[in-house]
Amino acid sequence: MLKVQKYGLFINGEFVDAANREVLEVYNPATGEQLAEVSKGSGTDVEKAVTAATEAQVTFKEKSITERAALLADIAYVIHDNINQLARIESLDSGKPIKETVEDILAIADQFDYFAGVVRVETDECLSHDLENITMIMKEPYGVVAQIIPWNFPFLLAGWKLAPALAAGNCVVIKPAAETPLSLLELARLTKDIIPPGVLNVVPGAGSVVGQAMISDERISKVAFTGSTPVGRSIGQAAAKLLVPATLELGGKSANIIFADAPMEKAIEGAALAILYGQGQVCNAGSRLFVEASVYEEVVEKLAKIFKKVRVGNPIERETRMGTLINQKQLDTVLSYIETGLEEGARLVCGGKRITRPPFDKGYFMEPTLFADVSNKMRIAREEIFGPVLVVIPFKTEEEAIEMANDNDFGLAGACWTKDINRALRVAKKIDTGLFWINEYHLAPSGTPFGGIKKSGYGRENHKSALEAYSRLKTIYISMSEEARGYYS
Ligand code: TAP
Repeated sequence: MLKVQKYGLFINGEFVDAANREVLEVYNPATGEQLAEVSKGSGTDVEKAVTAATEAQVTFKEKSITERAALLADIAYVIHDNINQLARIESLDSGKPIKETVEDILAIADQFDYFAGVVRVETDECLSHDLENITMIMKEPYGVVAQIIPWNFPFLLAGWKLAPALAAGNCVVIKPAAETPLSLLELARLTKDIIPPGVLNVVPGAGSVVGQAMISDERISKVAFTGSTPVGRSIGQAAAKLLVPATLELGGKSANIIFADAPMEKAIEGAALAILYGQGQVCNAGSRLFVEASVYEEVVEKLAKIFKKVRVGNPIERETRMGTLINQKQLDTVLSYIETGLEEGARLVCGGKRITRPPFDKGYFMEPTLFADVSNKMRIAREEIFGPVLVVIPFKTEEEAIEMANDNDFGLAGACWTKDINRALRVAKKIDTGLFWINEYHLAPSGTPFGGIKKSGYGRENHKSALEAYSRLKTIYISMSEEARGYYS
């Protein structure tokens, strides 16, 4: 049995009880064991957190670029120094394999390092159009920003938002998903002595309470959200009501296209990784696989072999490649889509069931699932399932593949596999998404923009442009006329 950890809300540099003393019980989705008891925030706590952030902002915004860069580098160092502990917490809390959570934690250490560098380079500008005037273009922080995070990448998505926000000099009130608050609270604990009080405030709690209170507070001057499209839409509306900018990273149903001339083994392994990474609970999962008709049966057969061999297991074991879904609700959603697929006439090639044999019976483990003979019009091909379910759709021509790939509400990611680079680039340009891989999937090192179009939202993270998204520009004109120079002291 694990010792149940206790965490308060992190407000103004210290852990405090929730105003109403309510707590959230946090469970390991793989075993059902209780991991932690976390204070559950309410509107009163959000009010306190925003006040702390507003007060901290007065001095934090005066920090020089060098000081902010040094702070970010220190945070990166602390994350590096505690990588095993953070990865373990993340795995226990989210059900993701430790192999993946180590990658997430490393990526966020790198993200803080990256923005420590970016903030030094993307500095204020000074223009001189003529000898009579000088124009200064200053980057200022927005002030207090509200950030809302989902449960599928609790640390990674928080890091993608925190690093540019702090680099730009903002103070933050951040809400982790109620399911997975632990890694972010642990980050707050680990950085308590290096981040000034009030600059980072973590308020776990329900989206409908804490999230709503955050996006209704008039002192918030920027909102960043990752999560589902319906909630994202309401967050965008709330931000518009506050008259503040928002960035929204939402859902996806990304097309992964295998042409007959693909490097076949790599493409098939890539297609499996594209859907099974994170148990398929990944916004940019390659969840619609389009395969050229001449190699369709071969690809389906080889994929089925891989799916059947995937090592599903306890997320904290090194050999595990697929962990558990996050909760009963998500499992029910995935299972109901499998029913839908069968009703729609798709061929279930493998998987389709919850894994119930011990020790999996205490968690929400799903078999990797493959549907063949799918039409792009079926609901299982149109809607985000957010689980380890791949639908495979045949195509005859490049044009048909592009047309079907684009015939979807979402536009987050996509990929194609071919040895013909001219074709690959043609396809990449024609697919309506925010990002696209050629003979690759899931790669997203710091410095590469991540974000969607259409119903996948707007704004980019993981790239230097995120610093701009957390900064507002102020223009200062200075007269340098001969007369003015005469009276400047
Ligand atoms: P959501 O239900 O949208 O929840 C996301 C976050 O918003 C959680 O912290 C949630 O709080 C909070 N929230 C829920 N309702 C809210 C409201 N009315 N006001 C303010 N905040 C609210 O999504 P999820 O189920 O956690 O995540 C799955 C979805 O997120 C999928 O559709 C997936 O594609 C998308 N996603 C997208 C991306 C990118 S990068 N595009 C990345 C990850 C996930 P609680 O859950 O704590 O109540």
